[in-house]
Amino acid sequence: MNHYYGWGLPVNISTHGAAIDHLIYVIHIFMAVLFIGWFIFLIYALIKFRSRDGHKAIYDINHFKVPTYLEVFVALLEVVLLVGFSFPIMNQVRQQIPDKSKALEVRVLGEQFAWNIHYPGPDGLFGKSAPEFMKPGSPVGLDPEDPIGKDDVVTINQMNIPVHRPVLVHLSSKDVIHSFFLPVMRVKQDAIPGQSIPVWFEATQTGKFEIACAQLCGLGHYRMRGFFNVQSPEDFAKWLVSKAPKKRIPATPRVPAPLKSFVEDSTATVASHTTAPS
Ligand SMILES: [Cu+2]
Repeated sequence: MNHYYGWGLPVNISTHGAAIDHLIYVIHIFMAVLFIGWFIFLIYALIKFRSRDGHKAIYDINHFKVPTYLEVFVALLEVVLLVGFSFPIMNQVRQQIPDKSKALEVRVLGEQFAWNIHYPGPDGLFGKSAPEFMKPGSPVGLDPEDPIGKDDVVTINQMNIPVHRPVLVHLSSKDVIHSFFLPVMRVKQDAIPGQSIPVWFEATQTGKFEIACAQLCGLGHYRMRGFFNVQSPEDFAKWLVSKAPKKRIPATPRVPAPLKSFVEDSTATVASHTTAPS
């Protein structure tokens, strides 16, 4: 997967990626023009107003109006960038949330230092979850008594999605502010404790990519890396079935799995309603 992340922009496999890339290029061109323009102006001002025989340098901004006009011109260009380019993309990406009947809904819960991915399972409904049920083996805190959550699938640092289908992520965090970053999808959104923030995207091709945390969130921030696998709808369905929680085996005393076991195993699946190691 490494060749997707070189010096330039990573490969774009998002339906709205082209518009965002276009904006990034336009901003870079504007900034390059500004940088070169101001540099030339600086050299010009240094030479023209230098102290020399018969000419004293005067620190008075009022007798030279060009910088003021330039500042106004630059401010106008920035308004054009914002209104003409950024707002339409922002509107397209953030306001037009896809129809829930067509989209795959996934909850993503950041924590120090992992991404917990929660799928609703075949019934399409998320089971009840609450902080008091969070423990090793149940990182999203599914209520063990809630029948709706029995088929839910929870993975750690492994997000699989089907290609050509909108994915609606409900993003949150357990502890501090993280930032859910999918470079190939051109998605970057802060995950904030106590808030569920909708983020959507649609992949245009299959492949294995990465999830990063783009917010310095603690000492282990550097290892908050997840895996993002875009699959055909058939492969995705098979994968989801393979990750479905196994049937609970009753009447054996259970020792909670140590935290280490699911934090370090990046592709582990955690059965939602049991703490028994599978
Ligand atoms: Cu983080």
